[in-house]
Amino acid sequence: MKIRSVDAFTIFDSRGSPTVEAVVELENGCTGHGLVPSGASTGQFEALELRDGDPARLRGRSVDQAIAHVRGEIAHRVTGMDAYDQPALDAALCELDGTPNKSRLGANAILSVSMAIAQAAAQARGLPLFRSLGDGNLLPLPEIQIIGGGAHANWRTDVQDFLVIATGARTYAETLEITHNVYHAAADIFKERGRYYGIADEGGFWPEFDTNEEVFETFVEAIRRAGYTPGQEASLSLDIAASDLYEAETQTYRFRLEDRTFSSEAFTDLMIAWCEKYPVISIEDPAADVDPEGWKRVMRAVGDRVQIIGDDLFTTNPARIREGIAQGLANSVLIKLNQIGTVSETLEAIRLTQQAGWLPVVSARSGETEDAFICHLAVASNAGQLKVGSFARSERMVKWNECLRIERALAGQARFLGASIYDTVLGQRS
Ligand code: 2PG
Ligand code: MG
Repeated sequence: MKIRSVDAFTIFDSRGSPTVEAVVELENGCTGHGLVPSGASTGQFEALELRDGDPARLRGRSVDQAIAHVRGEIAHRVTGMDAYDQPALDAALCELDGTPNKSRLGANAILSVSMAIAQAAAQARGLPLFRSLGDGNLLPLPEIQIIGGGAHANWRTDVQDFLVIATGARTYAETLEITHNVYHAAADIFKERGRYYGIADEGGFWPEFDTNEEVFETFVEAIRRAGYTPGQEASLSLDIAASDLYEAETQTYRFRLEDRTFSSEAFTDLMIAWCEKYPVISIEDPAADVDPEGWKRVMRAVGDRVQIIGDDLFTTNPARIREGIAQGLANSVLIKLNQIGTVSETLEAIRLTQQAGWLPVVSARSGETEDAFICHLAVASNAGQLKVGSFARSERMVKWNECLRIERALAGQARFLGASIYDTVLGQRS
């Protein structure tokens, strides 16, 4: 089915910042839209998000050049190509850009078109996106933010995400029920304490704490108050986003909240201690992207009991994932479409992760849109896990709810592994 036209325009993301939406129309009149999210704690190895940088306009964040690239060079290249051949289209987009990190045309320009083509192809096939993108049927185990910190909450805590994983859930729908109960129990605690500041970028609470460790205690209390046993029905997941805490000059990590500085050894020892002291089932970016020794240390200590996810470390880049697998740096990879910039490369990153026996976690960005593409991507690829932010704000809920719709559409064919998804990598889990 041939592509008839390609267009793009500016929309605004969940932080109110401009981003790109592309529209692809096929010769039979079917259309697809591609809405691009945007990160705040971005990894240095991510594909380039092209912003105009003119301080006089939208605080330098306008995306007019990216849009001009879609309407010009990109439209010219892909018009007339077969929308059903996503790998060929994505390869053509990469080749047209010609740089290793999509810095000429912009990963936001390229991804908007790549996603729009996938949507248009699904429509033309008369299939839901998850059926058009792949043959998977595995509903994801969500990790859902309860408390937001780091770059998403003006450094109220140094740890970026405190998330809940409903390890006791037997169905996808039940994960949301458990999360609902924990999220609202946490809200009750913060209201009682009167130190409740509002909602962080991804919908999690943004309260005031004196130490990072205080958050753990509060979190565990919220799980108990919700009527669950910590580590049983509900477990903790952390995104340390350690690259944001790392100071390259001194090769040290720094906590702003507690005014503490750590060597790599001391910092990773603390990460390991947290994993041992609290019911942590998963930890993301426990060391900086330039500190492989820190990663190896964490893997050696808890890699058989805890999911160790590389986000800024791998940036969904197949070459970086291959290298990480060879070095044994982690046992899981965070998957974000806009870190790499095309649907095909994202699917390749998921496949590579799975082939190594590691666990992919499909993820949203802190600046999101009202689009639910990633839910379909997670199910189509049997990725098995999904991270979207918190249990509030419609750019987050649209994703959790879309998975309920997919669960319903799959009816008897839907699979859900719950916490047993970890069995393959975490042999020692009790
Ligand atoms: C992350 C994401 C989502 P950002 O670090 O995993 O939580 O944040 O989109 O800002 O990179
Ligand atoms: Mg992260």
